[in-house]
Amino acid sequence: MFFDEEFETLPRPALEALQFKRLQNVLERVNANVPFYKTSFARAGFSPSDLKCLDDLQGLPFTTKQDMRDSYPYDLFAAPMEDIVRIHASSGTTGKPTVVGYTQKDIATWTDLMARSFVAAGAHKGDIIHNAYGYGLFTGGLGAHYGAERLGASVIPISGGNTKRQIMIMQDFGSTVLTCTPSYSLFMAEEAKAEGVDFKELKLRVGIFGAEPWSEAMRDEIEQKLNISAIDIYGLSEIMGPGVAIECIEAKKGLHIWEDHFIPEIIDPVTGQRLPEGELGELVITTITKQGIPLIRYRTRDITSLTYEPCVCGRTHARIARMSGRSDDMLIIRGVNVFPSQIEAILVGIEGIEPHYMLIVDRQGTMDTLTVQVEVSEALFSDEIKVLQALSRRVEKEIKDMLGVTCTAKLVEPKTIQRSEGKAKRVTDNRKL
Ligand code: DLL
Repeated sequence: MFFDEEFETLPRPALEALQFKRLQNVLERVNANVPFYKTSFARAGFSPSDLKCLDDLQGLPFTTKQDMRDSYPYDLFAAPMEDIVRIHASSGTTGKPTVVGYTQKDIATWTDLMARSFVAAGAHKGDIIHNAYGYGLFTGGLGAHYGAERLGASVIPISGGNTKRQIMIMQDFGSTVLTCTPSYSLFMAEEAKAEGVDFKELKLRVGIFGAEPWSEAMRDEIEQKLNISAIDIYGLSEIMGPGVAIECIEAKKGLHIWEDHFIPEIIDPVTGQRLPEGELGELVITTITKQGIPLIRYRTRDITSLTYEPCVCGRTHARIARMSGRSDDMLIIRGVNVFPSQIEAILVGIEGIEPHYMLIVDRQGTMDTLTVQVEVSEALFSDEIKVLQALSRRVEKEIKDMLGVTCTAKLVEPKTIQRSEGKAKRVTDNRKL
């Protein structure tokens, strides 16, 4: 099933021809309308008319999060303010948020791409979409909302929070599709259980989860606890919001990135050089149709790989692998690189352990230490100390064996690790404090 079959299945040569035309156009536009790009192109000795093929994109400078901060709030906008109909912002951990603006056409494109993403995930007209992404400056709520309406589905704009009420509404309104962060879906499962509600008796069929890193093991856990098919959706406000890429329900193997609007590249985060297909590196995206705030070679900081192999679903758009994490979330513990999602995958695979955890990094003298706080299941918690100790040792050993990192496992009581209704916080790094 497609939303926009012609574009979703464009043969590669036609897709690349379209990308080239759109790239030329966006380069002209930013060069003419955004002083930042005019200067950075001039510094690189580049003029948009120099672009002879798609590969020439590699010669252009990157745009970074810092560039966006320096342009706060509107300096990277390529359209006049009176043409901007919506403003979103991402909170960011330090200082000012990153601000993005959409023209009417940008909203229409986003809406279509979200509808396209919903269809890829197996949603359709007639579905009741329970949208628990937060509404507000965060792009999750409104992005999914518009896409759901465009699809012709019934959308419940419940936003995040008040989990008991979410469960009641899901039950009474017959929600068939759930959209929220993966961590929040597990929180819902937990609340439902506490309320005596069995997900198997709900009409829920599909969950569309993103906005934070999660693992394949977490997918299995969610699918089993919520009795649904769980789909990974990716996006970021700088580029658009949710719906930049999504898994298709047919394969669930990599996320199709909508290449008629975005050109993806994978680079070595240190050298900035482009990496070959299949190699893990930082995702860089160029937007080729955006009007409000087009971005050229934006460094997402997200770590993934890219494949152009044909997919069983028939879509011709390249796929990015499930995100391993963000390069700025990567922990370096005594020289070993670890992503929280790698630890998550191990924890979720251990029986008696719940998928709620927090990684605490500290420095004692010159030594980094990693403490993995993780909840044990209710059943185990009342067990003998000996059993719990054995479980801690097992967690430590598996992490050491699989990732090469020494850690201390600290088992904590069920429901003591902070639950999140949006993006989960998984790491406390005391070294930076
Ligand atoms: O999180 C947009 C979104 C909303 C995506 C709803 C999916 C669903 P930001 O708040 O700007 O936008 O955060 C973007 O979140 O750079 C990634 O690091 C992370 N992220 C988003 N989706 C995924 C995913 C929204 N599927 C940042 N897997 C991105 C891993 C993700 N990380």
